[in-house]
Amino acid sequence: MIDVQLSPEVAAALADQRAIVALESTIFSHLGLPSPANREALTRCLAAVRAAGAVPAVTAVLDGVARVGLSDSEHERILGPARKVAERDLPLAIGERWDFGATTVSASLALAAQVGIRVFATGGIGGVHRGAELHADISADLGALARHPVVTVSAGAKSFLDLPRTLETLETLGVTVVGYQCIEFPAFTVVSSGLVLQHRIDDVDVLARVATSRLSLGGGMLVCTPVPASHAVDATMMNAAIDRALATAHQRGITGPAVTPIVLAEIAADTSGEAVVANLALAENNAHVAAMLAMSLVALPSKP
Ligand code: PSU
Ligand code: MN
Repeated sequence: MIDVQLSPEVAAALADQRAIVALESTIFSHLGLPSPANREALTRCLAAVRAAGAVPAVTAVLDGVARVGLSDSEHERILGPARKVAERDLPLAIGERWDFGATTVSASLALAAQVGIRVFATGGIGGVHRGAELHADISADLGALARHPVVTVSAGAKSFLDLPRTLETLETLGVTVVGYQCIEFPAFTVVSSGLVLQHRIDDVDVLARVATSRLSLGGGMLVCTPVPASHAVDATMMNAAIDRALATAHQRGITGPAVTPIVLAEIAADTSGEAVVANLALAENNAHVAAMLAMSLVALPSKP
């Protein structure tokens, strides 16, 4: 166990077994969204969790300390430049005392699992990058989803990834994947990828029962919910922007952890803000669904 500092509010909520939703910090930093949209995303996600009656718990590494739950002034600190912290980087961010390490999905799941938070919301998970059969770039998010007993709510995986291979890999790793009120794997800012999921659940209480079984088995689960249709980006427009962004990243020789932030920034700039508007809407919606699930989980009888 590493030392994790909980905010007083999150510590109290854990002790009282109240509903909590963990949130990652990469999406709110300069690595995830351009300013000032990142601030709006954070405000809307925090509000969505609270509106459903749950407690938000943003994860980060601040001054070399792993944190779950931040104060208002600490929320300000995560809106700026950051060093990306995936699960494998947590020991470095702590041991080298990084000022601000922005936690990705994998690092957030590790921290949430350690402190006993069962629900986590993000925008879109990382996955198998296009061309991974050659360069082997597969996000650590997938392995973390499989290993940690936490439910992740996302709008599928980021659409510039190889979505069929991402779904296949989730299956290989044994991650339970469910569409919440949808049967197709969402494509982040686009409503659907056209890939049909094996399982659809429409009722949040059923989702909570399934999640309880999943977490009892020891692994994680991905709950997919699409971007609200009124804010979705047209698939043709998005595919063109993705092709240009990937070509730009390739020409500039970008590899490894730098790929995702650069591609997200290129797409944001290339879609006259449409992708950013969609990103905010889906992040808020995911936080809302996650909070409803967290509320339902704490309402379940402890011995079903
Ligand atoms: N989805 C977003 N914005 C983001 C990310 C995902 O809408 O910034 C981040 C998450 O933190 C995710 C990470 O865990 O990108 C994946 O990076 P990589 O592909 O390098 O594993
Ligand atoms: Mn990678």
